[in-house]
Amino acid sequence: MALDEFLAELDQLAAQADKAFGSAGGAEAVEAARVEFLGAKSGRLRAVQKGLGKVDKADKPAAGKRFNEVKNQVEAALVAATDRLKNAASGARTGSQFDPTIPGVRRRLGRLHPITQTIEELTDIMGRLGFTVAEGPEVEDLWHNFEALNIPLEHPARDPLDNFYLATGAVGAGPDRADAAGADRQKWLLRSQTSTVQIRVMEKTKPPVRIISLGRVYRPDTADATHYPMFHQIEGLLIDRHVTMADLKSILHLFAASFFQDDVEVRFRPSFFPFTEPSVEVDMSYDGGWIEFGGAGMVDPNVLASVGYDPDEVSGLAFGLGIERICARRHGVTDIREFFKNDVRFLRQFH
Ligand code: FA5
Repeated sequence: MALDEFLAELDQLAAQADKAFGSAGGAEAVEAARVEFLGAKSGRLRAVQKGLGKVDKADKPAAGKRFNEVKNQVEAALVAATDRLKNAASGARTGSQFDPTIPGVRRRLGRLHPITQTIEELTDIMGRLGFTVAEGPEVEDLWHNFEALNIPLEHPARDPLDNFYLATGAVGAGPDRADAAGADRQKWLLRSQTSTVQIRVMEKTKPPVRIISLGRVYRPDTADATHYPMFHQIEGLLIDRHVTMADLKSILHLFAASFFQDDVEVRFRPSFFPFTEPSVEVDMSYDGGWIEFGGAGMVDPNVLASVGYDPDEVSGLAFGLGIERICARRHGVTDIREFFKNDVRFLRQFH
């Protein structure tokens, strides 16, 4: 047999086998094609193989090589057809490749820190009571943090152990008070209270004044469940004619009732702040007990005079509350240090 004739027969067989396996629509058709082309006894490849013996001796290597290629090709077509049917069957079981019952990938959204949320809520509540927001710097001079607030040079509140002075000069009063006071005004510290903003606002504004200021303050306190060296305060200041303690109490009462969504009681305990007279500690009833939230009082006439107001014309009320404690109470957080750990497992709970 001539080589050309043998190869032509092989090519024809390869093409027909491809077609038969490629178009087989079920297991039976695949099996039929397998028997037709690859059957051990009477398969067509077997028949062609028998023809190999009749090819001229010199052409046998080429004929044998091509025979093996075609045989591999037909076997591969069988495997492909079997796989195709198997995949189609599993697709049919699930209906399609897309399974709508598999839970989706939930994207985690960030959210505001609980202290920021509290600040926004307090701003909103006080806004409804007619208070606008004022801001002041966190790095303060001694005039605004102490002197204008009626905290004189020798007052213990100025102690370097109780304040974060910046390393811009020596701290403390010298033997000559006048000189020391002059030099003192040059110094800077991280503000220890938001009451500084009262002064900054009054210096720039004529009465009436109705502001709040919310922000960070700094004190070298040892961190514990209710203290942190950096914390936030909300300061309120109202200056007008005939402002009284009754206004102070009703504003704080409305404020507390709105924030805690409950008829919270407000209690005043006598206290002392150099910049208010009389001064009180503000407690709020909560969960069957009383919690101290901050200080308050009627603005001291000395403070009004220090910013050029006439204490005979106007009076004022002021308060300063700790935001971490307010936020902790509301959410049942027993240790304010949690707010600063930035552990997302904790922070994720506040929406
Ligand atoms: C003051 O800071 C006054 N400026 C408040 C004031 C304003 C009085 C206006 C009169 C008129 P006091 O030092 O008590 O007051 O602090 C107020 C509140 O801040 C405290 O009641 C407490 O809630 C909070 N606070 C104080 N120290 C810390 C701290 N280390 N960590 C967290 N919160 C604190």
